[in-house]
Amino acid sequence: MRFKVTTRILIGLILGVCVGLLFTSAPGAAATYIKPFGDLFLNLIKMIIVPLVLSSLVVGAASTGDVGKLGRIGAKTLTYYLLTTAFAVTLGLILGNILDPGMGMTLPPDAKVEVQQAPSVVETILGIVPTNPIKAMADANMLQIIVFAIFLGIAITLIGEKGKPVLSFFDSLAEISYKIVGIIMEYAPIGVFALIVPVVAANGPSVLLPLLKVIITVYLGCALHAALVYSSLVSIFARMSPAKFFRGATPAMMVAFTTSSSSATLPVSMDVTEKNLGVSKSICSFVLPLGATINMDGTALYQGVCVLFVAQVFGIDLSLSQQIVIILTATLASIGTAGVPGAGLIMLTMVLQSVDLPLEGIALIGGIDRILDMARTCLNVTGDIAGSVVVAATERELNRDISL
Ligand code: DAS
Repeated sequence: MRFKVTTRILIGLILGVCVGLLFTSAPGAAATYIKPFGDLFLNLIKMIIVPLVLSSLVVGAASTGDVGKLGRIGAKTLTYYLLTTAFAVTLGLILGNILDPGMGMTLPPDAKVEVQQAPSVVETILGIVPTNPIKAMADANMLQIIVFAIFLGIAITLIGEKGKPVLSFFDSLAEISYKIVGIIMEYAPIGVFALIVPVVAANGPSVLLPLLKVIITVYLGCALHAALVYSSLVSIFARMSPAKFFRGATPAMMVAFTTSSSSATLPVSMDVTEKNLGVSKSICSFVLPLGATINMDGTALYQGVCVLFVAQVFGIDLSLSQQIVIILTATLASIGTAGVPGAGLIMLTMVLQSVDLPLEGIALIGGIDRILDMARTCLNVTGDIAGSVVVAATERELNRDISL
């Protein structure tokens, strides 16, 4: 999948925004007649996620050849994820302190808070081990599928010959899954168009203008983080030009932006990271599924901005130590955030509670959260792809001959 599909997806996105603006006076019509074509695209990529992630991760874990290498790749991946996420939330706090998005705002009297209880960090960590792998697949519980696939891949490596039949089954299942992704991506331009129209129609100027400062702060933060952090990392560790990186990642970035789901974007991320950026299949199939589930730089940055927004709305000054608590909590919260639309808003309660801020502030964010989710999910996915490029380069599994 190269430029041809990328260009068509970009056209679908731009057309979708234009048509969406025409529907701001009739958002219901856009939701009724156009949104189903977008939901079809979402369902198609969700259909392939579990077989793709399971098979490619088993093959990826088994094909590293030895448990020591798998451990080394795992350590590099987790270190990259934690450091970039912590930087993201710090950048969010810096921008929130400079731009004061909540200054002068008040909570409307009828603001209602529908707060869903976020899972605690301990629950999240304990919950990653599947007590029933089949149920984990049926529920598309990505963290549990990842843990099961890694155990399976390691065991296949350790038993040698007897594991070969199972490995070749998963190897062919992975190839078949990639082929299905390629077929689905032919529909992506229409899917992206149909996903963005109802979102633009429902979030016209009347919804966005009152909270424009928050939107600008989050979008600016995401752009800065991508431009500063990922450009530097791929240049330094992979000697890859940022232009090539962002060009290669564009199809996944746009699907992430329109779907607001890292998990739904995963098949596209895996496809473009291997075919456009030259990352080996085994690194892709290990780093990307893990990233789509636990690496959320955009979500962390969004939480840094929104916590300050809420504090400013209520006229509460946050001390430096409280903001350090926010960095830790938002980093952990982003690990527990699911790769589905709106998950970051649920985890925001955990971060607000960590510094005793009123949860009512969420009512203000909720109305524009889908718009914020698009940007933060796009950054989440871009960070995952950058991570796989960096890890592949340090493992000498990056094909530099691919030109875009
Ligand atoms: N939408 C989530 C994702 O898929 C991120 C979030 O809600 O913060 O990455």
